[in-house]
Amino acid sequence: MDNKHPHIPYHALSFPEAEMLQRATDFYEMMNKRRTVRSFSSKPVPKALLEKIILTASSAPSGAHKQPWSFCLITNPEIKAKIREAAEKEEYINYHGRMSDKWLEDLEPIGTDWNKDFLTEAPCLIVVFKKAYDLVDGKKEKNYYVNESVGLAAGFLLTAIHQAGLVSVTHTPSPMNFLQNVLNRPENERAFLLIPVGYPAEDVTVPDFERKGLDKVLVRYD
Ligand code: IYR
Repeated sequence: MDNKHPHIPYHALSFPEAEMLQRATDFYEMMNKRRTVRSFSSKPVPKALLEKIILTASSAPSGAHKQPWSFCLITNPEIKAKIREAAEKEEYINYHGRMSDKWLEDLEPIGTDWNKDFLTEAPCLIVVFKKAYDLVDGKKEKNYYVNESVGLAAGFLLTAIHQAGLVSVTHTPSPMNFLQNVLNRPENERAFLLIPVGYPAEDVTVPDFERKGLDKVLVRYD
């Protein structure tokens, strides 16, 4: 490779092979405990914890290392109320005609409706924005694989939230453009996901779901 930018040695994590399987198993068991939670305690979450979680999300790979994302961290109750009002307005329309009967039927086991208490109950909301392009001194600069990059960062974010002992719900009010206005984001940013984060409400329950086994998701080519 002809490197115009300086390169530095990289030392990947390295473990004895027996330890690798144990680590992978422990990590799987930890991750498999993650559930989407839609009911939150009002207990506040330390800001430093949320900042570290967002820093982890921002360590995700991205097209040409452009990191085409920003994370809005909302703890202000008035802004949360505004977001809830606007999201519920859209969701009401979704649940009363914009979503197909089949879609509503598929959501029945989860038990969602247009009411989004969690948007004001959760102590904080993280809105992930994708940067369709960068604005550098008012000039447009291209970003690449923006959806893939921001999807990866969102995965890192949910992992970091769970690993720290917090819970979240991946909320996708649709359409979401109201978030750009409420949060006063620049024209190059588009809302990607809205993620309430906090501690679970006492006695919270989740749907009794099972995850697909390896036999359903793994296709081998030995
Ligand atoms: N955005 C709506 C509907 C919804 C859609 C899917 I796909 C879900 O997995 C869950 C909900 C809502 O948040 O209620």
